[in-house]
Amino acid sequence: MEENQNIFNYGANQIEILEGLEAVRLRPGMYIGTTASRGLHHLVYEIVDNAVDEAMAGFCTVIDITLNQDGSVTVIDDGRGIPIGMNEKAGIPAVEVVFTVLHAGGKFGGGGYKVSGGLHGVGASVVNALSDWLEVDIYQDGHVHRQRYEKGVVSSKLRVVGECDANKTGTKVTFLPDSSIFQETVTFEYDVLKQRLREMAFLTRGLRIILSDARELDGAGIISREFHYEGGITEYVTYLNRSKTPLYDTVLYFSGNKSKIEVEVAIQHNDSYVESSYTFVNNINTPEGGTHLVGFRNAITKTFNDYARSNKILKDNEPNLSGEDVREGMTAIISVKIEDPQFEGQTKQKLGTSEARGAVDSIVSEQLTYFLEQNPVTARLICEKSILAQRARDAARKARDLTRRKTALDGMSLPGKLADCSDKDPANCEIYIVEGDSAGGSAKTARSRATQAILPLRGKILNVEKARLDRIYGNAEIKAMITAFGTGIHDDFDITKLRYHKIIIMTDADVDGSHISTLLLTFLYRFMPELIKQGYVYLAQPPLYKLERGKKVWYAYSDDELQKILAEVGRDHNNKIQRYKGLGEMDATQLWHTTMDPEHRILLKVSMNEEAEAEIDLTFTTLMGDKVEPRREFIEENARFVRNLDI
Ligand code: 28G
Repeated sequence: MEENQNIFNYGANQIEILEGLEAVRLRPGMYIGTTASRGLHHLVYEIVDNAVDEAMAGFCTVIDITLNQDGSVTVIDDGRGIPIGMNEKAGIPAVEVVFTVLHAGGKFGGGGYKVSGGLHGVGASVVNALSDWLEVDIYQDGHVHRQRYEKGVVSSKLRVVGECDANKTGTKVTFLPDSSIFQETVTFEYDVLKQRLREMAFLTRGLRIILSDARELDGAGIISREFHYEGGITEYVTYLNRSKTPLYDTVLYFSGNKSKIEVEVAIQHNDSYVESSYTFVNNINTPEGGTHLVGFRNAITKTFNDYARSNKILKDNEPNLSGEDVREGMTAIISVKIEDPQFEGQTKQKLGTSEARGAVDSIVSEQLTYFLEQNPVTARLICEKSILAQRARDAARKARDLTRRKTALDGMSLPGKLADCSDKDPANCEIYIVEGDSAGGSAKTARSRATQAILPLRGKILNVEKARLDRIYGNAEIKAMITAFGTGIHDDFDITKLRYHKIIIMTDADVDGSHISTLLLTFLYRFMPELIKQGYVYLAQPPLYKLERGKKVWYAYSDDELQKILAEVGRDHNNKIQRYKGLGEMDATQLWHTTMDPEHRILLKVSMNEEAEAEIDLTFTTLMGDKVEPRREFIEENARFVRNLDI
């Protein structure tokens, strides 16, 4: 009877486990958000997360990740090793529980973002279910224990397969993602993993994370990088400020524990005018902020005002500094660790746990007050920068009010140099932002009047990262774009008023053109990020070469493509090759045919990756099927925008 019961229980558990794994395979999106590239990379993060948890528990110092030749990934840690003993309740070894039992808590909200980190083992079963095979080795007591699974199901039971050093402990997991689930791609991108793993290393002080690519792509040999930051988030702030000029040398660092919440904050101002604050909950980026961010902002606004007043840097008759003023040019990392974080908002990405506000507020207020008292020179520098910001903000408001009033009165008077299109349905409409009057002229002749509008811009565009708001709002080119788009800006921004569903930046294929594209993208990113997020922004791709032979003409959009065409048509002395240096060298017909005609043109869609790294991160994907390598100078210019570049 006793025996029967056990068999019955074991069977019941088995069925539950199989049903769980099947549910994951049937609806993978529910567990990893997407089966596209992002979901694929997520598998690695799930496994690495468990090793990081072991590091945070104080037992693991090195995590090694290797991309293998056969498409699998190996993750190794030197922690205690996942327990191999019998789990009494489940009747199977603990490690098997970790890899086959679906753990509670749907981890993804509507937006496809992970919302709860922490907790050993969560997610390993999901990775297992979505892998063609997975093998785990555990080093304990001088033995190597191994278990193998196929599509989540045990295919060889846990057994000792070898010996190891008696003192060695740890876990090694190797898995091959199931290509029938990840139909779009099963190729890991080294650079994508690199960004997130670097972030993890910054957030876990002292932890060594090694990433190796053993696939020897392009015969490049094994690439390997180690991320290890003894300074943790302090070093993270230094890294984020690496291409800026810091306002003072120290990175402010505050930490503490309150209401069971672990708080860590690092701050340093630079001489720019933009704020770059990034918040994390359990090592996961929270781009929508939440209570931790509110607590942080409260604390610094209040503390700097108190300090500036009591030290007479701010006179009695002057108004308080606003939060924005204090945060001008500030780079900060706010990292909290909470046992069971609550998330809210549409995409469930915003921290809701109310205790986090008070915890961050009181830790930062107390320690910042002390820091300012101890460091009066730095304190004064920050206060004075904030006061300048306050004055500029005042001037900017006046300039903005002026533009706002104008548009309200004139019933949206469009900029004079805009050649608008006739169609009034934004979904059909495109606006080409064109550098220079001459190219603008050709574009106006070339365009399809009904749906394509042309806005020529003159000369260099203002770098919005190097100018205060008053200058930005006073800039003619920027004002022209704001009015043409129709969305308004700042508090008035309303994407439903967007007049064109394609905003196409068209510049020369040279260094100056790349520079102008960069400046325009920076403006859009900083002032109208929604346009990029929702995929309305594109880059036109004018050809680099024209190849003529007799009456035949070919256009090449990259050096590679030119070589390909030459290989195809033959290298012949009758070939006439023209290198285009600017849009101006094409007549209207050529410009239409090569760059503007929706039937033939190539557009790069600009997008941003909000998940991987706390940095500006734009990626470019081609709209048309065939891949055209974005222009080299442009990539160089955008080294900090483009992720597929090792910097
Ligand atoms: C290499 C790739 C990924 C891990 C550990 C260590 C322990 C552990 C992991 O415990 C807790 C879950 C439910 C019963 C804990 C070892 C305490 C004592 C651990 C990893 C066990 C799981 N000794 N290292 N999990 N419960 N590394 N690396 O996954 O069942 S996961």
